[in-house]
Amino acid sequence: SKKPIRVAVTGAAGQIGYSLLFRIASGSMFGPDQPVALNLIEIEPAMGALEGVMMELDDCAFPLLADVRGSCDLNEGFKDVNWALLVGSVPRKAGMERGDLLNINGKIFTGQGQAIEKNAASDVRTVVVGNPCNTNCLIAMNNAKSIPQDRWFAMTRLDENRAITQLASKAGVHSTEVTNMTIWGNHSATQYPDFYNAKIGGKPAAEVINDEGWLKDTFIPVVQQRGAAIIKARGSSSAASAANAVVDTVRSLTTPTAPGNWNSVAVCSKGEYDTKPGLITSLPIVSDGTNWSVAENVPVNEFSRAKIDASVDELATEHDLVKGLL
Ligand code: NAX
Repeated sequence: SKKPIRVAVTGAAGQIGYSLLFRIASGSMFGPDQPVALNLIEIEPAMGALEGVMMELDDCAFPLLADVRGSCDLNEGFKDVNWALLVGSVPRKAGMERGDLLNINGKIFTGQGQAIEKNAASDVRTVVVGNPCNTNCLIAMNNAKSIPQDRWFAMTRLDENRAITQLASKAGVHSTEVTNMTIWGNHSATQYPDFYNAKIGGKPAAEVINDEGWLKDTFIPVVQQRGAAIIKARGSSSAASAANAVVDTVRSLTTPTAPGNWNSVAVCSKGEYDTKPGLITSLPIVSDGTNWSVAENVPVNEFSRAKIDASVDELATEHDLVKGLL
């Protein structure tokens, strides 16, 4: 029988955790033949709630779930993990500046980066979901310098999935018809969902939809502000769809990408597409099932250039606000 893949999830008793753990344990993330083990990490005050979530995991009797451990100690929590999914973070409260939030969360991610470096399995890969996810990932990566930079990711897949569905519904087709959807830059309101390179049924999305006004003035802001729209409708932020996007992110990195297609993941830029090297930037990513690379020769027109630059500038500003933690 196969050795279980051990996965750490921080913020495991939170909203996203409550969807994500059950998807991992059921086999959605690593497939129906791959056993998994879970290391659930929470802060001390949430350990009671985490106990309840662990009881529910028990009550599913998942065939693929080999082991579950809960901890509020980072060394214990990241012990031997092959994947670290960093979901927990402190939400922005009224009156908090972006810099305050970056620094409060920054301190969490320095400690987590160090604990991952010290305790995780030698093949560990990390996906940061907790916001501001790009910069939190930058901090963790820079506090674990012996782990190669190509094993650090931040999540923009929820934005990609949102963008795909918006284009599909405008074109009156199923979401599976939409491919090559890049989210460029930061997971924030400056992100750029690139409709010029997206395809619908294999044809350029902008040709199929043939309404540049709608694409520029409706599609982009709808995708950028979808998180706020969910909060307004539901009373709390996206959780099940966010968990689904975590599953999709890991699955896309660990299975071969369909020929010609790509997916959006924030990775450590090496300057591809004139982005700033060293920043965790969302780019079009292709995987062969083991290694990933940035999709090549994606055309960037003048409109896209300005949008990508604005989002990368924001990442550079965030970098400057936390550089003492790197
Ligand atoms: P919740 O507030 O429901 O849960 C967060 C959990 O994290 C809590 O249980 C809390 O106790 C725990 N936590 C806080 N600090 C911790 C620490 N230092 N170590 C371990 N656990 C800690 O938030 P939830 O709705 O689950 O969202 C989690 C994060 O995902 C937030 O930062 C949120 O902004 C971010 N999101 C990111 C998305 C993305 O696309 N990248 C989309 C969804 C979501 O908004």
